[in-house]
Amino acid sequence: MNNKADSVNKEKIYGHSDYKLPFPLPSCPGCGSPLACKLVTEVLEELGMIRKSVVVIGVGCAGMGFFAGKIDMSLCAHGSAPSVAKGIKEANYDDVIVFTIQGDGDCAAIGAGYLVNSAARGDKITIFMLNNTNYGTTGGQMAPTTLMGQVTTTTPEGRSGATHGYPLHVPEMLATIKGVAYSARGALNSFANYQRTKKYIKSALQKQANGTGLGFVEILTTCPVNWRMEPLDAMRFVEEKVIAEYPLGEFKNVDSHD
Ligand SMILES: Cc1ncc(C[n+]2csc(CCOP(=O)(O)OP(=O)(O)O)c2C)c(N)n1
Ligand code: SF4
Repeated sequence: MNNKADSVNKEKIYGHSDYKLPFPLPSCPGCGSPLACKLVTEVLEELGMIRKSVVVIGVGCAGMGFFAGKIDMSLCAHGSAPSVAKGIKEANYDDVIVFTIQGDGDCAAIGAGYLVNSAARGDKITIFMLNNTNYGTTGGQMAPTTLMGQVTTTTPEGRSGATHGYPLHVPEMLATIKGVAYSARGALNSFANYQRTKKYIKSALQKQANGTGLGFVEILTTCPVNWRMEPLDAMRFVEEKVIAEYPLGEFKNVDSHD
C-alpha cells in the first residue's frame, strides 16, 4: 500500500478527536488503557454527547487516558466510581451523561459491592471496566480476572483454582441482575474487535440516554509491562489466551425491565 493510501486508512480507523489534548500520557508504551479511553471519547463525540458528559475515574492506570482529555471529570476513592457517578447523575437530573472508567481490580474486587448495588438499583449510568487481568498500577498483583495459570507478582507459580479461586466473568454476572439494561465484552486487539467494541460502547451509552438502566462494557486491554511482554506479543496474548477465557459479545440488551 502506498503511503498516501495508508495514511487515509489510518485516519478512517483511528480518527482525530477534538477532545484529546496533545500531551504525553503517563501510561507505559503499548498499554491498552489509553486506546480504550480514546475509543470512548470517539463514541461520545459521534453521539454528540461529549460536552454534557462527566467521567468518573477509578483509582489505577485505566482512566489515565482521560487526564489528557477536554472533558469534565471526577476522581474518587478506590472502587466507589459507580456511587459517585450516581450522585452526579442525580444532582444533574437527566441532562448529563455520566460514565466510569475503572480497572478490573477497582471495579470487580475493591469496588465489587459498589458495582453490584449500582446494578441492583438500575443506576442510569454507564460503567466501562478495563480488564488487563491484573492490578496494573501497583505492580501486577493477581486480580479476580487473572487467568488460570497466569503468573503475577502474587501468583509466582501461576494462578491455581484451589489456592486463588477462579476468574470472574463480570458482564455475564451483571446480565442476571434486573436493573442492568446492557452488558457486553469487547476487545481492542484487532480492527474488527475495535469496531465491534465501539458498537457496544454506543449501545451502553444509549441505554443511559434513553433512561433504561445501567449499561456495562468490559474492554479487554493489554498491560505489556506487568505481563513481561513486548506490546505486539501482548496483543497476541489477548487474542490467544484472554479471549479464550473471556468471550466477546453482548450478554444483555433490553429496553425495559418488564
Ligand atoms: C482502598 C485502597 N486499596 C488499595 C489501593 C492501592 N491501589 C491503587 S491502584 C491499585 C490497583 C488498581 O488495579 P486495577 O483496578 O486493576 O487498575 P489498573 O491499574 O490495572 O488499570 C491498588 C490496589 C488504594 N489506593 N486504595
Ligand atoms: S502498568 Fe500496565 S496498565 Fe499500567 S500503564 Fe503500564 S502497561 Fe498500562
